[in-house]
Amino acid sequence: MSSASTTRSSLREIPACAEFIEGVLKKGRKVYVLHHWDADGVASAAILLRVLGPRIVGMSTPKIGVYGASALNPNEIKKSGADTLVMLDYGARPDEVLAQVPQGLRAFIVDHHAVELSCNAREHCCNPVALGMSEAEYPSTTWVLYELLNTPSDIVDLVALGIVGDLGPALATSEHVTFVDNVAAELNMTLNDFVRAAELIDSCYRIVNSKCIEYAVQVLAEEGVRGVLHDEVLIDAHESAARYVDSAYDRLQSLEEPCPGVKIWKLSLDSLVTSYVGRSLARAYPDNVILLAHNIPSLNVTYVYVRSYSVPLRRFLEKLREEGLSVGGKDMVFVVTCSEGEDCDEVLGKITTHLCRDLSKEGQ
Ligand SMILES: [Mn+2]
Repeated sequence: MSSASTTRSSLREIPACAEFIEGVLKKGRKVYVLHHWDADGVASAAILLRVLGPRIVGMSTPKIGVYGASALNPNEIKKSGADTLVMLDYGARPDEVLAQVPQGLRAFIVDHHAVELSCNAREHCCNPVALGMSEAEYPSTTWVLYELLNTPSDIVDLVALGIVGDLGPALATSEHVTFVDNVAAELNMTLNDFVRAAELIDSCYRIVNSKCIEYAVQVLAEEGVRGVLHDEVLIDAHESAARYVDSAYDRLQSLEEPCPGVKIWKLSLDSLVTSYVGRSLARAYPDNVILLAHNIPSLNVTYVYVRSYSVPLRRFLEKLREEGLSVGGKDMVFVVTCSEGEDCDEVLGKITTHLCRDLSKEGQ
């Protein structure tokens, strides 16, 4: 933690981050917050709510499960009367979402996903990872905000929650584990409490309920992580999500392994349990790269979720992007979106070909 102020000065070297500090955090702009629907996105939104208070004139998530232009609702942003739009942790392609921003609004993207940056996006993107800084240093968007805000002590519970939500079991080997442990200890809580709180919040998007997400932001901002643990609405959401997860396991279809070290499953189910099921498969097969092709009929989309707890995946992500696939992700996980009209089996084939080729090279 002692290096935070020096690191912050490196965030300051990113023009969009410097302008965000001066123009959004310090001055009286009216802000609309658009945030990712997962625990890190929700915690990031709650941080801004605590810090900016009534200067936030509107807040929502993009359409749950959709990464891109069609997930945004420019009219709603316009109606709010905001002069500034802040997008938190969304992970979609900056040039695509920036094209949807209503005219006259200053837009900032604060994120830590390894997204591609166009020249136009650079002046809007406060994203150290996309600009080549290490993902290990920026495990969550809450951590980016923490440094931008100059490490204030009254948001550390939210910062820790974002880290726990995004890293999952990878937290144990992260340099940020000490920070999280210290925060939990100060609050007289355990790491498991934070894991549970992230899980409760993530239940909202698993049951595709954006009202639940808005509600979670309020609970977090006002009552903190402890408030989430005791909240009846979120506990109910968690129980519904658990029923979806159960039916997902019933329907999982395991495919033949394309090569040693790569395992594939298919699933068709109308709920966003992709990452939940994908993570648990990766935990069950820690020495493998796991692929989960999850078709969501109501969204007309198939997500190919790829995760490994042993092999870094960033280079595959970049290769697949070069091949023209729609890929978003990070070091240990990425998702390829296969939209209506695309041949998803062909997409799956491209992914496994690359993975198997590289893994066999490594094994030699
Ligand atoms: Mn995140």
